[in-house]
Amino acid sequence: MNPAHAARLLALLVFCFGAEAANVEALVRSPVGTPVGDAAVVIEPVSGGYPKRQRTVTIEQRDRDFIPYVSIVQTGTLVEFPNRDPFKHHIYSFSPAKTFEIKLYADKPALPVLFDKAGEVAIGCNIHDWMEAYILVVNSAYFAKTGDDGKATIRDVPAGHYRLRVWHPRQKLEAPQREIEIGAGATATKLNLLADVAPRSSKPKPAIESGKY
Ligand SMILES: [Cu+2]
Repeated sequence: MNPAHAARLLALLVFCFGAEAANVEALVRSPVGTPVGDAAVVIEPVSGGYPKRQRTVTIEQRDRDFIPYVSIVQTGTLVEFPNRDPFKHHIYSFSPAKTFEIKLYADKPALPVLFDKAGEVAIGCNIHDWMEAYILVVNSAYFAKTGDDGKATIRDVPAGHYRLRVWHPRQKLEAPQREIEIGAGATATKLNLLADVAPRSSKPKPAIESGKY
């Protein structure tokens, strides 16, 4: 084996087995201490790469709503938008990170949508005004979404230097990003985080009538 190959192999081995990994446990609360659900907790490596995961994510249209309301995906992720309702949806986004439209469709659109640029994407439906979903596209493999209890766990984060971001689609102001250190040999890092979020002022969803949607 020539030295270049040997060095590459060694680098690969260090990448796979050498780095200590820790879980990051976050608790996101409002300024008055209420748990905040549907918040994205993202840690991005300050330098260096992160594992690229080829994933396909699904956002359903069901009972005239998007499920889930918030998704966090890595740049380069394909998202499928299957329509589970017995009538058509017509979804779109005008967000700079991804502008797209899937015109009146039933069942599953032929092609998934590629989210290849980091940023926030707001999605709506032309037929059902109250339908809304959000995708946060990130340059990282380390992220999680809080449950109703405000908790999110990011698993197996290698030791290193990261930028921490908390994001919510209805945040009044995004908290400044700060840097955190995941120490080698750490088993868990606990973070107490703040998000000031406006109440969900959904446009009313009318009762479904027979023959109408
Ligand atoms: Cu719709």
